[in-house]
Amino acid sequence: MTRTGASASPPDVNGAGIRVGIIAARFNDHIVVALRDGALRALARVGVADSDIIEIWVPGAFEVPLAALTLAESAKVDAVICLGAVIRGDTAHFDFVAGQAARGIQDAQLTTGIPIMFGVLTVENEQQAIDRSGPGLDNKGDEAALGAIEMVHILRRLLD
Ligand code: INI
Repeated sequence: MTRTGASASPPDVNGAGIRVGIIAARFNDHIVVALRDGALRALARVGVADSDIIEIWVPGAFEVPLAALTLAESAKVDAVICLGAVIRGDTAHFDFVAGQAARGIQDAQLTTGIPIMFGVLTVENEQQAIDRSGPGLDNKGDEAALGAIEMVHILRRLLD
């Protein structure tokens, strides 16, 4: 059977019973709070219970991977959503902070086998950060949250 032209299968984003950790970086917290709010809106929409959500704040994006790894290893959650905002205009070491956050988060999910989502904005300026953390469905925290639930279902299917 050819699958050419067939549409992608829809994601399973039923959040009932799924336990989620949020690791949020306090640096640029005016943006990261909006990402966190987007993630919470998405989790509520798909049926994740408030009591199944753990929220932890760390100093900056550079510290996110260690907290995400530790939480994922604790077996307290089924998925972790990492949130932060690294803005190039604010720092001479943008590439180090952004790059190490990305590398560390990917390492953590590959090490633990727990989905750990990269909801860390790496942008050129404040306006780009604001544009990606608004009240709509294009909020990157919202996107990361849905991805987390989808990945939990995908891994359960793969391991079945
Ligand atoms: N952390 C961020 O989350 N975003 C940034 O834009 C940023 N800047 O601009 O430097 C930033 N730096 C702090 C870094 O994440 C660490 O907390 C700090 O270096 C201590 O380890």
